[in-house]
Amino acid sequence: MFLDKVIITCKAGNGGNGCVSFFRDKMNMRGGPDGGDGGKGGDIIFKVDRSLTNLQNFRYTKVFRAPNGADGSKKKMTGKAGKDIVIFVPQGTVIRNVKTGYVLKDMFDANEEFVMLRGGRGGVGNPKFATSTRQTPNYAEPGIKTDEYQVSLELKTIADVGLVGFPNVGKSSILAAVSNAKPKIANYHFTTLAPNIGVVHAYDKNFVMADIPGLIEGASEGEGLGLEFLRHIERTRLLVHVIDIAGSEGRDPIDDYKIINNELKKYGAGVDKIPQIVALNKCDLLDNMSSIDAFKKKYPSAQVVVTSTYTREGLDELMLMIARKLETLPKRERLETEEVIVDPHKKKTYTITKVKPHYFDVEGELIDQIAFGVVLKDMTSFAYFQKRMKDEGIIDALKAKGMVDGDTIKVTNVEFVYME
Ligand SMILES: Nc1nc2c(ncn2[C@@H]2O[C@H](COP(=O)(O)OP(=O)(O)OP(=O)(O)O)[C@@H](O)[C@H]2O)c(=O)[nH]1
Ligand SMILES: [Mg+2]
Repeated sequence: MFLDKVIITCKAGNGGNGCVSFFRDKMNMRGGPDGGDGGKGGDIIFKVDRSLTNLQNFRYTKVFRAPNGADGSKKKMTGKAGKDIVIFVPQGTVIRNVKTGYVLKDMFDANEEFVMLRGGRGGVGNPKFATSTRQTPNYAEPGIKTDEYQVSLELKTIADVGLVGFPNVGKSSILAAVSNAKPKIANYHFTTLAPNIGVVHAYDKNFVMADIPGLIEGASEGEGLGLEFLRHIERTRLLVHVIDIAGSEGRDPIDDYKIINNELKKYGAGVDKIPQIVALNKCDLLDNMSSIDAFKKKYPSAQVVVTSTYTREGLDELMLMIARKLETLPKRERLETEEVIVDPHKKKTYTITKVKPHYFDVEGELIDQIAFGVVLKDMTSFAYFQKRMKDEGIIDALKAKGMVDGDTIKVTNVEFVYME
């Protein structure tokens, strides 16, 4: 089964923790601080691989967690960085945040690369906290923790021209006749089960052509293969509407045209507004011009070309029409990025609750991070903790809420009395 929409889980690696350690040897029972820094966590990176045409690689692999950075260790040894994970996707893959539905990135260009999640920075080890007055800092910084995200990948093929029409009318035959693609061609319905893409060189121009499975009446209600595959022509600039003008399966070409256009309209997403060239195919099966004339009379404004993939009649003319028409049509634009996932290094938050007079509760990621590894009963460690709270503006925020000297502050299950 062709796969063009999946949901995957991604997480960048956490930063490794900084280390608290002191140099020791026979002479020094407690030497200077020598704890190493934590390593950086791995990133989650998306990259376009042009050889991919579907999201098949994600059928069984749906979870991507980059390794964490290792903790620092003694002798100032920095922890090993976590390896980045590179996720390869086909060109035209749209990445969305499942929670919000917003576009994170449209992998639009052939060499697009996107760092979606950054690995957490490693925390610094205790030597960085040493000063002339504080020579034995017994705390270090924790590595930055990262969040996990669910993202959807949806392939919306990028091609200039799309072939649409009933099954068996010769869409794949046209693609095979004019491009480098080698689609399967056979005399039964739904030979094409997944989009085919080919590059056409014609009249000094190159353009990309996409062939999708045939549509039938009621496709919008799920008949046949349904309208699912129309997502792969949403981004084309021009459609070639292929009609079996010989009515070789007993249908009327005049009805066929109307039915398919009606289905395009029902699908929405503007596909019925994409300009069309009509290829009246299988003309080699005709004895006379009557069906061609009838079609042209019924749809006088349609831009029509009579073709046969057997005799190659009209194929050059069709390519010339396409090349000329494309010149007048604007290029497709990438989808705008609607959301940027917050960098784990951006400021974390906290909240202050005044539980009762002279008693405040401080909670949140920021305070958890500051409190990590701090031994509150240790004086220097505690002083460092209070300084960080001050630096981050938490003390001022508490004062703004009415905190005065001697009030109690509760932080991660520890209470202490605030003193100026
Ligand atoms: N006589 C004649 N037969 C053609 C012509 N073009 C295609 N065919 C035949 O029509 C049949 C269907 O051709 P395909 O190219 O597979 O048709 P399709 O529109 O891609 O069909 P689906 O993939 O099922 O939607 C094959 O047997 C082709 O050989 C043509 O110009 N003349
Ligand atoms: Mg086909």
